[in-house]
Amino acid sequence: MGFRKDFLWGGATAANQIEGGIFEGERGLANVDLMPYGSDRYSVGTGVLWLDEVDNHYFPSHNAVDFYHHYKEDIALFAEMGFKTFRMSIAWTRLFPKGDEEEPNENGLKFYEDVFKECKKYNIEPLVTINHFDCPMYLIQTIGGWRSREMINHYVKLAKTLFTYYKDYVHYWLTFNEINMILHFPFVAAGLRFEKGENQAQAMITCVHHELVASALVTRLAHEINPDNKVGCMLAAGVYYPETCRPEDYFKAMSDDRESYMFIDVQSRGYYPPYALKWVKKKNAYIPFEEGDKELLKNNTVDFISFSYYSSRVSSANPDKGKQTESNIFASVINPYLKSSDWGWQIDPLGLRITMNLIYDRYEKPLFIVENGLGAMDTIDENGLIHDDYRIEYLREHIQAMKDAVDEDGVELLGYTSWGCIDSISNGTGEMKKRYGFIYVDRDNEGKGTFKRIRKDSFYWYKQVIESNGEKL
Ligand code: BGP
Repeated sequence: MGFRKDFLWGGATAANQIEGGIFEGERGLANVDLMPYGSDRYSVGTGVLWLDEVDNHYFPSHNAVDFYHHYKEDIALFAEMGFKTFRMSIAWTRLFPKGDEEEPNENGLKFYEDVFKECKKYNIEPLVTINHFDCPMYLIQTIGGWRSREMINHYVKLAKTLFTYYKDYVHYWLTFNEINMILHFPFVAAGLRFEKGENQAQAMITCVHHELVASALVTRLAHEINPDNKVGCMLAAGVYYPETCRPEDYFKAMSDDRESYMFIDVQSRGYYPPYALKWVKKKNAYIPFEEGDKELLKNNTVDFISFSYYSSRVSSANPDKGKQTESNIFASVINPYLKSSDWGWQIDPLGLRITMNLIYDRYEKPLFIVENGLGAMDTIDENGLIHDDYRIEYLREHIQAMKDAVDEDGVELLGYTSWGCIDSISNGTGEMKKRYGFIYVDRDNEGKGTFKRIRKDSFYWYKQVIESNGEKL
């Protein structure tokens, strides 16, 4: 029993949160580069405040944790922990600076080839998110980003480049990170900026339909180019519990869950389910289907389901829902049975087991947990050490719950990559002090620090977890 022999243990990152070097290698500007640190971040991320040029805000992605120059050191540290896989994403504008070029940028191609070669050196299988919240600013400004169906061609060109150039290095691909995030953080998720007074739901549905078509096209392409390629969808997951056993609360929780599943239902089962069609109608919107879309979606579903899990959530039918807590951008009613992180994200290991079961029951396809972890403040003691026992405790309990789902419930699980295996900038807040890593990076919220890397206690703990294939927690 226990995890499969080839279980893919590792860690997860995203280009805009670790790479930096945004003005190097002829990289173009992307939406994520205009996400400021500070009080305006949420309004920009939700598409209601537009920062057109790099202005007087501080933009943490510009240097992030400088993976661009430290990748060799970082991958060596991942190898030291025994990583079998490394989840990373491609900065679209490193390969296609404006997005509409015919040929990819050589510098960008070379950078990722070097990264993949470094992984190969240590037998680390990359797990590549083709699109983790990046959208070229040029395409947002000229064609409105994913509002335009033309985006499909630009995205397919990006994916084709990746599948072709990196055929020998990469076999696991995710098409879009947290595809349901478009409903919560639309500028970040899809480069979507709202016009005053427009039907926002319509804009989101148009964008996501284009993404779903693009996702199906590249799933087909990935399989054609290399039959060994495995393609996954990616969900920001976390079960909704009803606030009470009142049927109305249960119904609200079910509806909130469906709102999350709606788009991966399409990627995994190949069609919009009836409740999704009704949802669209209730929003006075329509899905911009074109001829052939339905067949394409039907015939090109994903091979596995990946998801992030940080927390469960609570739904209430009471419109005056009482106190709310943050839960990865999704607001939730507070669950009195759970503890919270310093950022108010509620900690629920059993919720992970429940979520895994729900997703596996729904799709009957292998799962991959590609994000999970605790954002916390770390301090360095007088000997230069970081004792992050709170992080170890969080991960231990979640990995145990994941093991129970496999051993006791029979869920098929391909791997586990904890979020931010190296400290990175927070997507939600832009902070550096909200740290997830096994590896500390000397960098603060204002962009000061040396980028020095330090192994935390959790580094040594995770190493033994991997060595024992999850037996020693
Ligand atoms: C997910 C994103 C990640 C990551 C994570 C943690 O939604 O896919 O990019 O950032 O959340 O969130 P945060 O960084 O806000 O703590």
